[in-house]
Amino acid sequence: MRGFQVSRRRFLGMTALAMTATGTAKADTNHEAVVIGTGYGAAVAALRLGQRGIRTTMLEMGQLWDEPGPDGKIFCPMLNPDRRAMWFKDRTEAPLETLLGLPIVNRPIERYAGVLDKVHFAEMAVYLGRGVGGGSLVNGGMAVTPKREYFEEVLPDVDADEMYGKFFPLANKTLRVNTIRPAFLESTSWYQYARTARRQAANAGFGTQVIPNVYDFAHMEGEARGTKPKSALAGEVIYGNNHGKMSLDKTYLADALATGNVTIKTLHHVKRIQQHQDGYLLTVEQRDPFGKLLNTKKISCRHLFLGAGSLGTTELLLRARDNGDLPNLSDEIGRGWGPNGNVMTARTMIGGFQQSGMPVLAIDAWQDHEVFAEIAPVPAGVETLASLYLAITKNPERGTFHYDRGTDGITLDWRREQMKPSIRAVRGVFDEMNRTNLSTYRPDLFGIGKVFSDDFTYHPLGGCLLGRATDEYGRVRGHKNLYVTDGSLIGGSIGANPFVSITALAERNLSRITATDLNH
Ligand code: FAE
Repeated sequence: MRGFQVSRRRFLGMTALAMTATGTAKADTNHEAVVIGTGYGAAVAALRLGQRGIRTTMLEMGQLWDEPGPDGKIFCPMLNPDRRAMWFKDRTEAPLETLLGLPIVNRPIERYAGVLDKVHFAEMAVYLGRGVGGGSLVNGGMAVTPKREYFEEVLPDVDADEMYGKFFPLANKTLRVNTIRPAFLESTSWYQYARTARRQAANAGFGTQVIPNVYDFAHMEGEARGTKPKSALAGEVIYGNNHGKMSLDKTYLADALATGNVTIKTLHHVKRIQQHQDGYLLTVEQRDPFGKLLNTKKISCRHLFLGAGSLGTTELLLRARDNGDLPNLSDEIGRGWGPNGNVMTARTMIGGFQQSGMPVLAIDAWQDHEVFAEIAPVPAGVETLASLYLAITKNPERGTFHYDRGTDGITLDWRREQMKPSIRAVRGVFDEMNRTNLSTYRPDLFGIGKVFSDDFTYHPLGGCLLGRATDEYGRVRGHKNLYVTDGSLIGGSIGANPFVSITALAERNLSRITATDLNH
């Protein structure tokens, strides 16, 4: 099994790199299907198209992460980051601003096509993964199937029986979701922080649950025993995991490439989509990892799948609509965006200096407080006396993206005060946690004096909502053979970490689309 995985992975790398190397300037015509992006929605599309025998090309603006750097590692260490960390920044932008009150977390780096991006809008910033695998390269791997009741509230026109009976199980299986062994969770020093927070949650009357992950827990147990190379237990997460994590390049994308019908072109940034005969013509910039423009290509295709994520997909469609390239796109494009109610907070607690980078427990206060809060690590290698939480809240506020002709980019109409319902909900839980456990909020992690993060999200959702900007299966209204397959379909909130939902919804949509629109 292990050998099979390694060889498939190598196959992925070789194919993608070969395709990058052979890029030419002339128009690249008549692709049957093109998928923009290589994140969750895109990876599902590529696999299911490839399995139906449809020649499919994926265009990804980021790099393929399979070559070790000078230190012998593919990804850089979290506490000693270098240019591999971030997407064209002069300085790293880790979510915690300071540690122990000192501004030691972030540091200057060379501008480079690194793996984590932080996109800044006026009053909200969004973290994103860049590279073959999209968000799966940098995320915490938490694989949460949302509560059925809330899923039905958010997506009332999607058949929940079918989702929970068929597509969620399929997504979980193909993503290789697994769960920590209870005996390991209860005994290892690496999860002392989680057990202590769980006990303190119970003191305050809150229940917790174990959350599954795509990090291979058998590998993690090997790390703890000293028989496997350390990754989660070496504090690796947001700048990539060198071992253990089953990111999309090792699951969906490897399977897609193994069909023999899918290729990936890396460092290919799609800039423009135009109507072309009965399909689409893309303008694509190919760059080197330092940002130098190598080539501007025209690529045409019959079927176009947008999997560039909530921000990427919405930007491409807004630009096309407002420039007149795809004039029939609806007014709904750009609407219904939300940050999944993301708020981070931290409180004083002795957590231990050993903390696994992969969260495995969450406080479930959804019923009474509309808060689902992951117990997150502070993997600093020292005792920080902080217990960190990523809270997902139910927040009805929504933002809207607009195309800005001046910058040729998008703006986000979202005001900081729209986070107020989320902060109120989080206070309801953590004021009580502090009261019963005689702890206090930590005022030194999100900027001095700030105890809640209300200005960034890891979970951008919406912009091209299912059933509004698209039909019930992601077919974009107004233009044929054009599909949205990523997190932009989901209206701003899903009540859980989103990638399992994005994957399962894409599976559902692709199963319909491959059967009806691409019938061979
Ligand atoms: P995404 O994965 O963002 O993929 C979009 C891809 O398209 C990227 O590879 C882009 O580089 C590429 N792209 C964009 N524009 C273009 C263009 N114009 N041309 C070519 N390529 C383009 O989209 N979610 C969970 O469920 N559990 C977690 O534990 C979790 N932790 C997270 C931690 C961090 C630090 C971050 C940033 C996110 C986390 N998330 C987590 C969120 C999750 O990764 C995110 O919802 C999904 O990755 C979104 O999937 P999409 O398919 O929408």
